[in-house]
Amino acid sequence: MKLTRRDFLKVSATTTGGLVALGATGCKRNPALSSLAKDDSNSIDGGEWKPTTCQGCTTWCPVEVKVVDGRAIKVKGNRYSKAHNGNICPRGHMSLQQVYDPDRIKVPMKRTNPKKGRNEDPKFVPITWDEAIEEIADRMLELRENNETHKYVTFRGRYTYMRDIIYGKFTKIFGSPNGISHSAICAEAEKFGSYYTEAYWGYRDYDLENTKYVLLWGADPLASNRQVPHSINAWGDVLDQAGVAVMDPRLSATAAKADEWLPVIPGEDGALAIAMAHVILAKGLWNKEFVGDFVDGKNRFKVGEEVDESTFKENYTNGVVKWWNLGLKDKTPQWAAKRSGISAKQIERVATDFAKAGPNVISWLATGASMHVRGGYTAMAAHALNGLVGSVDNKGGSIRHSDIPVDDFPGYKKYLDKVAKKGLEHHKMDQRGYKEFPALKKGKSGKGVVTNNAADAILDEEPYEIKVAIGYWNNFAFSCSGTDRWEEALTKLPFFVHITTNPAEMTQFADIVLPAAQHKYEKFGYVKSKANTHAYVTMNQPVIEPLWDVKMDETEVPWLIAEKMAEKGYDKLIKYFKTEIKDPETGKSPANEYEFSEYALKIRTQPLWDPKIKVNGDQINGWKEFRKLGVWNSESYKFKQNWDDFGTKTGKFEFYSETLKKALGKHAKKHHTDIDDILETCKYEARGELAFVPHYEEAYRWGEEREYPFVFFEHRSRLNREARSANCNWYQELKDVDPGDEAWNDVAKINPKDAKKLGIKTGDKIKLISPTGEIECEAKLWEGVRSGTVGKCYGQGHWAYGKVASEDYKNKLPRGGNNNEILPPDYERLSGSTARHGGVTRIKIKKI
Ligand SMILES: Nc1nc2c(c(=O)[nH]1)N[C@H]1C(S)=C(S)[C@@H](COP(=O)(O)OP(=O)(O)OC[C@H]3O[C@@H](n4cnc5c(=O)[nH]c(N)nc54)[C@H](O)[C@@H]3O)O[C@H]1N2
Ligand SMILES: Nc1nc2c(c(=O)[nH]1)N[C@H]1C(S)=C(S)[C@@H](COP(=O)(O)OP(=O)(O)OC[C@H]3O[C@@H](n4cnc5c(=O)[nH]c(N)nc54)[C@H](O)[C@@H]3O)O[C@H]1N2
Ligand code: SF4
Ligand SMILES: [Mo]
Repeated sequence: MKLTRRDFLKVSATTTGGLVALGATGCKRNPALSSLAKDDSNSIDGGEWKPTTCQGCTTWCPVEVKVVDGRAIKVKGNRYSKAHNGNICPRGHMSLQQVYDPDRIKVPMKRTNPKKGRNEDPKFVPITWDEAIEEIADRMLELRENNETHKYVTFRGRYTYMRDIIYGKFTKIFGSPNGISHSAICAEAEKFGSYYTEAYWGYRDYDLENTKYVLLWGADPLASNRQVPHSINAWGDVLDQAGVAVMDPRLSATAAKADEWLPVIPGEDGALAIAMAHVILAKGLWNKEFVGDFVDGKNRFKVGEEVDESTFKENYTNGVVKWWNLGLKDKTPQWAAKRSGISAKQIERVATDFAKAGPNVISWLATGASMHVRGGYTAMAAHALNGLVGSVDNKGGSIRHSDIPVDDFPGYKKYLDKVAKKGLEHHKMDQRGYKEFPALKKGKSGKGVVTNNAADAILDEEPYEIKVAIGYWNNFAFSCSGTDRWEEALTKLPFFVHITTNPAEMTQFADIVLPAAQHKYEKFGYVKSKANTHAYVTMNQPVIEPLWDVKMDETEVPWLIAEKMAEKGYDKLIKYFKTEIKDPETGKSPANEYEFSEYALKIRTQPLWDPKIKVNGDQINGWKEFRKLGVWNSESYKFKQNWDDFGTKTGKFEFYSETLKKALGKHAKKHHTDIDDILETCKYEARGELAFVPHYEEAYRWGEEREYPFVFFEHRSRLNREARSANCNWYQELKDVDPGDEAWNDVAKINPKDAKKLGIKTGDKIKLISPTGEIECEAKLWEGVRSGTVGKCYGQGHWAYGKVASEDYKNKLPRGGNNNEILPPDYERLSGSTARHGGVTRIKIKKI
C-alpha cells in the first residue's frame, strides 16, 4: 500500500473535517475549520461519491464514500436516506482506517504449527486461494464420505442478508443443521420483552419527532444502540420537547444531558420498572383508550389490595388486573428504592411525568437492562410500560416498522442428497432446546441460538463431536464471555477456517485463514433496518478495488468451495448456485464468484428496483439506478397497525402473557416436567402464575460479597465497532470521548469514595478479579459510577488483532483487559442470551 505524505494529509484533513462537522451540530463552529466542514464535494478535484453501507454497528447506515483516484478518502451519510437524513456517526469515518489497516490479512494462509493455543505461534504461511479452497473442500468432503456432514458448523458473526448463502443454503445443502449465529451474544433478551408482550421479535423503532418523554433502560442512544446518527441529529429537539430519564449505573453521554439520571444498581432495573407500573396504576395514569378502565370509572388499584377482575374492562390489552394482583400491588416506590438504590421520590416523579406525557412517550429498552441472568422479565416489565401508557405502536412511541418487500432465494430442498438429508436430521450443535436452554425465540422451544454454549458443546461433544468449522466476521475467542472455554474449544476443533479482515484472537486458532473483503468498501450485500419511522434497505457494494487478494465472505467463498467440491465429484451445491441464482434481468447463470455475488443481491432486492413491482416506498427505476442510489426507503410508519391484533395468543398486548405460558408449557412438556422446574433450572425465582407476568427478580450475581465487594458492569464505546475498532489510531487517540475514559488506555472507573478506602489513585495499575478470571487495567477515579460498582468499557484487551490494538502484538500483550475474561459464561436462558450486563459478576480490585 503506497501512501504519500500528501495523500495522508488529504485523508486525515477531510476526515477530521467530517468529525468536526458532526460533533458541532447545534454548536458554534471553529472558524479555522469551517472550510473543511462545509460540504466538500468540490474541495477535492475529481472523484466520485459512491453509495454503500456502514456496518460499524447495528445501525447499518446507508452511506456514501468519496473515492478519488481509486482511493476512499471520506464517508458521509447517504443523502437519500429518510431514516438517517444523510447523517452518520463518528465511527463511520473510522472505517477508512479499517479498510486501509496495514495489519489486514492480505492473502490466504495456512497453519504449519499443528499445536494450537494462545501461547502457540500458528506459524502461518501464505498459500494461494486454490490451495486454501482445495484443503477446505477435502476436509468437508471427508465428512460426506463418512456420513457425518452434521459435524460441520458455520459460525457467523456480523452479517449482511447474503448470509443466506454461506450460513443458510451452503450449510444446509451440504447437509449440516449447524448455522450458528452470534445473535445470542448480541441482544436476544431484549426481543424477549417485546415478543412476550406484543408478539414482536425484533428491535423497535421510535418516533422521536413526536415524543414527549423518553425512558432509557440501559440505552445510550447518542453513543450506541441502533439509530445513532438519527438520535444524535434529533436529540436536541427531543431535549427541547420531551423529558428524558436515563436508567444506567454510569453517567453515559445521554445521561449527562438528560433531565433525570437514575444510577440504578446493576441488575435491579426490574424493581424500577415494576414500581413505575405500580405508580401508574395506583395514580390512575394508565391510558384508558388502550388499556380500558374500571367499569364504574373508580380506580381500585390501591397499595396492597387485590382487585376483582370483573370490575375492569380491557380494550387492547390482556390481564392488567391479573398483573396488578400477581406482581404489582405491593411494589411501591419505597419498596423499589431499597433494591434499586434510587430514591422513592425520583421513581415516583419519573413514572408520573412519563405517564402524564403519554401516550406519546417511549420506554426504550436496551441490552443494559435485559442481557442478564434474570433479564427476560426485566425486558418484559420495561416494555410493558409502553402498554400501560398506550405508546406501543403509537405516535411519538415505540413502534415496529413498515414492510420491507425483499425476495427469498429459491428453495433448495431438491438439491439435498441422501447424505445431506441424514445430516440435517441431527439436533443443532449448541444444545438449544435442552432443559436448561429453552431459547424461546418467537414462542418456540429451541428456536433461538445459544451462541456462547457452542464452546461447551464442542468441548463436551454433546450432542456430538464437531470436526470442521468455518467462522466469518466473528471473533468468539474475544467476544464471548468465558473466553478461556473458546480457546479450549478452538484448540480441540480439528479443522477451523476463519474468514476475516484482521488477524483476530479467533484467527490464531485457525488452520486456514481467508482474507475477507471489507464489508463496506469491497463487498456485495444488503441489510435492512429502520429509524425515524422509515424502514429501509441499504446495499453494500464494492466502491474501491480491493488492495489485497480478498474475497467476499458470504458469497464468493462458498461459491469457490462449491466449485472445488464439484471438481471432486459432489456437485449439488454448485448446481444450486448456477441454476437458481441467475441474473433476474437476463436469465444468465453466473460465470464466476463475483457475478454470483451480484446476481444473488439482485435476486433478493428485485422488488425494490424492478419498476414493474409496486411497493410501499421509493419507486426505483431499475438495477442501475438502485446501485446509484444505494438505498430504498419505505413510506412513513402507520401508527396503531397492530392494535386490533398484535399476533399474541390473545391478539392483545399481553400483561398476562398467554403466549409465554404456552411457550414455557411446551418446553416443560418436552422435558416431562412442569414450568416451575424449568424456571428453577433457568435460575429464575418466580413460581406459579407469577411466571406469566412481568415481575421483579433479584439480580443474580457470581461471587460472594465478602470476597468480591464490587459489582462489575460494562458499556460499549462511542467509537467502537463492537470490538473491531481497536486497531485504529483514531479510536485509541479519541478514546476519551467515552465519559470517564482515557486515550490509548483501558480504565476501570471507580467511585472516588471506594478508591479512597482501597488507597487507589487514578493511573494505578490494577487487577480486576472475578470468580472466573482476572484482567489488568488502570484505575480511574470517577464520580460517574455509583459507589460499590466498577464500570469498564468493552473493546480493549486484544492480545491479537494488530499492532495498534495490542500493547505488544508480537508477544501477545494486550492493551488493557478484555472484559470477557472476567465475565462468567452465564445466560438469560429463556432467550438463550449471554448475560453480560446486570452486574452478573462481583469483583475484587488488587493494586499491582
Ligand atoms: N463483554 C462484552 N462482550 C460482547 C459485547 C459487549 O458489549 N461486551 N458485545 C456483544 C455484541 S452486542 C455483539 S453483536 C458481539 C459481536 O461479536 P462477534 O460477532 O464475534 O464480532 P466482533 O467481535 O466484532 O468480531 C468480528 C471479527 O470479524 C473480523 N472482521 C472485521 N471486519 C470484517 C469484515 O468486514 N469482514 C469479515 N469477514 N471479517 C471482519 C475481525 O476479525 C473481527 O474480530 O460481541 C458481543 N460481545
Ligand atoms: N458506539 C457503538 N454503537 C453500537 C455498537 C458498538 O459497538 N458501538 N454495537 C451495536 C450492537 S452490535 C448492539 S447489540 C447495540 C447495543 O446497544 P445497547 O443495547 O444500547 O448497549 P450498550 O451501548 O452496551 O449499552 C449498555 C448500557 O447499559 C449500561 N448498563 C450496564 N449494566 C446495566 C444494568 O444493569 N442496568 C442498566 N439500566 N444499565 C446497565 C451501560 O452502562 C451502558 O450504558 O449497539 C449497537 N451500536
Ligand atoms: S458505525 Fe453505526 S451509526 Fe456509525 S455510521 Fe456506521 S452503522 Fe452508522
Ligand atoms: Mo450486538
